[in-house]
Amino acid sequence: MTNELKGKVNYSVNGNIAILEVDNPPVNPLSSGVRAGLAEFIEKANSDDSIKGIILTGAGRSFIAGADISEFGKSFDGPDLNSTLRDIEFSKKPVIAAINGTALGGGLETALVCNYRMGTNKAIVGLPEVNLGLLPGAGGTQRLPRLVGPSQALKMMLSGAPLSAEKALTSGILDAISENSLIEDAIEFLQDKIELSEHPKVRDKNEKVLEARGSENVLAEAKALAAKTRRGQFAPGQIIACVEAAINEDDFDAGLKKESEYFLECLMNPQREAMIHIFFGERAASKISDIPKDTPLMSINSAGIVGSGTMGGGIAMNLANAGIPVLVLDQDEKNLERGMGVIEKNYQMMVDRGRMSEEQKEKVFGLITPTLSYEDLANVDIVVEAVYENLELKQEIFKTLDSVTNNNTILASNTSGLDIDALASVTERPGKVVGTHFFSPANVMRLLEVVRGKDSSDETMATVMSLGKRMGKAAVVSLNAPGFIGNRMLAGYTYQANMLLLEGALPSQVDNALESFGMSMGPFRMLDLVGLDLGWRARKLANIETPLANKISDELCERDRFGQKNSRGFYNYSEGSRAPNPAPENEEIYKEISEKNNIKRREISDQEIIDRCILALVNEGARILEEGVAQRSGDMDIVYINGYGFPIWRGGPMFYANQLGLKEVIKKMDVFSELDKEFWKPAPLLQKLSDQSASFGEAPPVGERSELLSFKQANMGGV
Ligand code: 3H9
Repeated sequence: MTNELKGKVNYSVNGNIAILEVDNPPVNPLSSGVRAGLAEFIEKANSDDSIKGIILTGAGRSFIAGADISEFGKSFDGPDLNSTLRDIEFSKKPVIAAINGTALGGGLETALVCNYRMGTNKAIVGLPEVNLGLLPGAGGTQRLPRLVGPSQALKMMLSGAPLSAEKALTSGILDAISENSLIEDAIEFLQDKIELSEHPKVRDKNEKVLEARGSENVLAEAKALAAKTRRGQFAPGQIIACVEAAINEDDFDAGLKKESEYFLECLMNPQREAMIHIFFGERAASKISDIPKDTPLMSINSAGIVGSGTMGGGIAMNLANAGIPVLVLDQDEKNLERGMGVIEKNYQMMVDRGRMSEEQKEKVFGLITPTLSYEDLANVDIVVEAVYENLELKQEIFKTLDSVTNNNTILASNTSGLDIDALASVTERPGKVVGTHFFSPANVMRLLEVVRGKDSSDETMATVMSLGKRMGKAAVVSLNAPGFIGNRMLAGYTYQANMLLLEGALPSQVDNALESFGMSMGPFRMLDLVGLDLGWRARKLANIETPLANKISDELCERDRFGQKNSRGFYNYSEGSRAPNPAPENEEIYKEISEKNNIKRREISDQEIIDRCILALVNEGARILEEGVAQRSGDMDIVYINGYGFPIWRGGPMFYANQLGLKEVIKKMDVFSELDKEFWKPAPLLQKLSDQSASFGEAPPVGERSELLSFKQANMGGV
C-alpha cells in the first residue's frame, strides 16, 4: 500500500480461509487505503489456490462506518467504492461479512455484496445516508429492497435508523448471529458452504421487488412518510426514485446506474454540504478547544435531580436511559408523586408507540427512585438542580447540596439564563459547578448547553460534555453570559417577528414564510405555545413599561388572550387541539397599535420576513462568537438545529450566512438599517470577515476576541 492512502486492510490466513480486516480507526470508514486494500486482497485471496473462502471483518469496535464522509465534495485517491464492491461481489471464492460492530451506510452496502452475513449480538446495521443529504450510493437502494422488501427498506433509508442484530436477523439482513467467537463461527459457517457450486448474491434475489411491482402503495406510503418527517429535504425523493427503479427495472445494473445518477445529484446539492457540516460540527462542538483531550473524566455512576417538575422528570429520564441510577428529590410529597407519575406515563407512551418494550420500560423506570431527603444525595456523582428560575432559591439549594454531598459531586444547574458564577459563589467547590441548560421536553430535545462558569474545572467540563454524549445529546459549550447562546440569539429573531407585525404583516404570514424557509414552527405559533402571559406578567411584576416590540402581545394578554393555554392568542384554537386557526378579531388590534405608535402598515414580502428574522440570528451570532461565548460558529448551528427547529438541510444560521456570502448579508442588513439603524449595525466581527471576503469558519481564535457581555449589561428584550 502507498503511504498517502488513508486506512488499511490487514490480511491473514486461517487454514483455507483468508481474513480481510478493515483497519481504519476509530470507526473504519471506507477511506482510500481501505478501498485499495480490499481490492488488492480480494484479488490475492482469489488467486491463491489454497484459499477456499474469505472473511471480511473490521478491527476494533466497528465493522465499517460507511464511506469516508470527509472525501465528499473533494477529489479522492485510490479506487472508487463501487468498483471495489464489484470485485467482492464477483469474487470466485465465497465471501462472508463478519459484522463485529456498526455496519452503516457503505459499511452495510459492503456486507450486502458479500454472499453471507453473520453478526455478533452487538452488531448494528443501517443506511443513515439520508442524514447527510445523501442516498445509499453503493448499491444499497437496489440490494436492501431485495433482501427485506421495498417497504421496510424504504423505512430504513428514509429514517436512517439502524437495526439491532436481532432485528437484522429476523428481517433477513443477517444469515446468522454468532454467540461465541465471531471469526471462529464465520470460519465454521464458510466450511459448510465451500463445496457448494454456487453462492447466493443479493442482486439475484428478485422475489420481493417483483411482488411490489404494479402496486402504488409502497411508494405512496414512502412519499407520505418523507413529507411528514423530512420536509424540505432533497435526498428522500431521490431514495424513493431509486427504489422505484429497483422495483421496475428488469436489469439489476440498470437500477444501479440510476442509483449512481441520483447519488451524484444529491452530492451536488447544497443540502449535502450543509448536513455534512452538521455531522462534523456536532463532533467538533463536543470538544473544548483549551481543555486537553486526555483530561481525566470522573465516572458518573449515579445522579440526583432536585425538582420533580417537567424539566426534572425529563432530565431524570435522560440519565436513566443512559443506564445511570437517579434519585429524584422533591420536598413536596404530592409533587414528587405527580412527577413520578408523569415519568411513568412518558415511558408508557413510548411502549405504546413501539419505541420501547415493556421490559425495557421496567428496567429504565426502575433506575429512577423518588426521595424527599437531601441526605440521600450524599454520595451521588452529579446532582442536577432543576427548580424554577429564581436565583435566591437556587442559591439556597446549592448551599444545601454543598453541605450534604461529598466533595467530588458535580453540582449542575438547569437554568436557561441565570448566572452560574453566582451559584458557584455560595459553594466551597466552584470548580465543580456547571450549568446544564436542557431544552423542553428534556427527554425529547437533543440540545444541551453546557455552561462554563469562570471557575468550572477542566475535569468538570470534560465530564459533563461526555455525560451529554452518553445521554445522546448534542452538547455545546457556552460561556456564562446572559442568554447563553440560543436564547440570546432568539431575542433578536423574536424582536424582528414582533416588529414585522407592527409594520403590517400578519402572524400567519410571518409563520408561513419562516416555515416555508424550513423552521419547524413559526415564531407566533411558538409564542402561543409558550404562553404570551409570561413576559406580560413579568413586566407587570417589575413595573416595566412595555417595549414597542411587545405592545401587541401585551395588549392580547390584556384582552385575556394568553396563547394555547386558554385557546386564544395570536391564533384561535379549538378545544383539545393545537392546530392554529386564524383570529381575524385580532387584526383591528394590530392596526390600532401600529397607528398609536405612528407606524405605517405596509405590504411586506415573505423574503423580507425571512431575511430580517434569520439575519437577526446571524448578527447576534457574530457577536457571540466575537465575545467567545461560543467557541466556534458551527456550535451555534448545532444549537439552532437541535434546540430551535432550524432546518438541518440549511446547515444552521451561521452556515446559511456563509453560503449566502457575508458581503451579501451586510448588503441586506444595510437596506434594513433604514428601518432601525441601531439594530442592524453589523457586529464588528461580521464586518471584518466580510471585508476580508472570509466566512465565520475563519474567525480568529477565542483569545483574540472582545470582552464578554456581563449579566449586568444585559438587556435581552425579546419575548
Ligand atoms: C456513505 O456511506 C455513502 C455510501 O452509501 C455511498 C458512497 C459512494 N467517515 O461519531 P464518533 C469520525 S455515507 C469519516 O464520535 P461514535 C468522526 O468524525 C456514510 N469519518 O464515534 C469522529 O472523528 P473525530 C454513512 C467518520 O462511537 C470519529 O470518527 N455512514 C465517519 O460516537 C469517531 O466518530 C454514516 O453516516 C465516516 N463515515 O459513533 C455513519 N464516521 O474523532 C457515520 C465517523 O475526529 N458515523 N467518523 O471527531 C456514525 O454515525 C458514528 O460515527 C458511529 C460511531 C455510530 C459509527
